[in-house]
Amino acid sequence: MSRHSQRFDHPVPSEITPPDVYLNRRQWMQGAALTGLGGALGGLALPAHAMVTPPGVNKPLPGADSKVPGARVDAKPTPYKDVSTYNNYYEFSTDKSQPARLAGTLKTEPWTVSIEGLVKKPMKMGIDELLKLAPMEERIYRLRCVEAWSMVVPWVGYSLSSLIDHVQPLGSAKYIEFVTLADKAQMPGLSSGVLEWPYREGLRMDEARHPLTLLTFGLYGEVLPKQNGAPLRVIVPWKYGFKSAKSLVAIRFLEAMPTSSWMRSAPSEYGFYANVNPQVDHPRWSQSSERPIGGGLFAKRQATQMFNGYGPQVASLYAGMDLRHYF
Ligand SMILES: Nc1nc2c(c(=O)[nH]1)N[C@H]1C(S)=C(S)[C@@H](COP(=O)(O)O)O[C@H]1N2
Ligand SMILES: [Mo]
Repeated sequence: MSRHSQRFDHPVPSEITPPDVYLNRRQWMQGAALTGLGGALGGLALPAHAMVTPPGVNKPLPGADSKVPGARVDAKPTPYKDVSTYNNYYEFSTDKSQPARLAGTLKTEPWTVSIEGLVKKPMKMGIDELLKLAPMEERIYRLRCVEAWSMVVPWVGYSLSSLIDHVQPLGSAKYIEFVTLADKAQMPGLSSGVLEWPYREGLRMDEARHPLTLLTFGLYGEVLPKQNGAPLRVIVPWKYGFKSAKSLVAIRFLEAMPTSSWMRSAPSEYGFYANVNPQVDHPRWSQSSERPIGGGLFAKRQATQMFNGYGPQVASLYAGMDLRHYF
């Protein structure tokens, strides 16, 4: 157990305030106006489902409707306001309202991602190079957060498998590790010892190769807001939110299972798999139901689905495993 566990202080559900309560609408609109509403959206082909109106806050990054089974392009997305103002990004703050206010200091250009470890072609890639690797698809996923709340987000990206194929892993590569930026000059939260920095996460290779695992560059038809993990992050829709590491600087191919920052900080609370599972409670709260974000303070909780509803697509990855043990 690491020295962090004694001081571990993760918020419990009762402390979570919905964004419409802590940030009133006018404040938010002012914020949006300052960042340049009404950008150059003209002439771009936007996704056919058209349920997603780009807010005009960041640079456009449209994707085509995803054909990946389970991508749920017809789901009703959580309002952009909520997606971009209710964030966990501990490098900035452990307060969910603060990353939206503080992440402006994150410098996303230039940006390099290092692909390392057990691959035939280790390489360093810039964002433009990465964007060209596969066509952008828009997928609407439910991102479940570990404190029993959820959002439906129209992410823009492509299957991480496209990058994995590009770098050609060796047969010995069984796991993949994500390492994210840790720069004190840009990230005020790094002075706190709440997690071990840099923030690290990992997946088993078959999970990383699953077509629903998305290398994500945007949301709502625009590049990612900084507080959502610009310029690129991973999205693993059947797992708790903490698996979806933000602002990636390295992707490592490993033989042994990596230990994530959350596993180090509280090994009895956060496991490697972190599959959404309503039958296995977090030691400090129930995980059987969730509060959809964006529905206001009195929004009805909804029953959490096994694998966040992606069981038909992903359950076979865990055939024969005791998911109470491998939580
Ligand atoms: N680098 C980094 N990635 C991170 C986190 C973080 O603190 N740092 N928080 C995680 C957690 S706990 C959640 S719930 C999601 C939140 O993503 P969102 O703000 O885009 O909804 O990001 C995950 N990725
Ligand atoms: Mo989370």
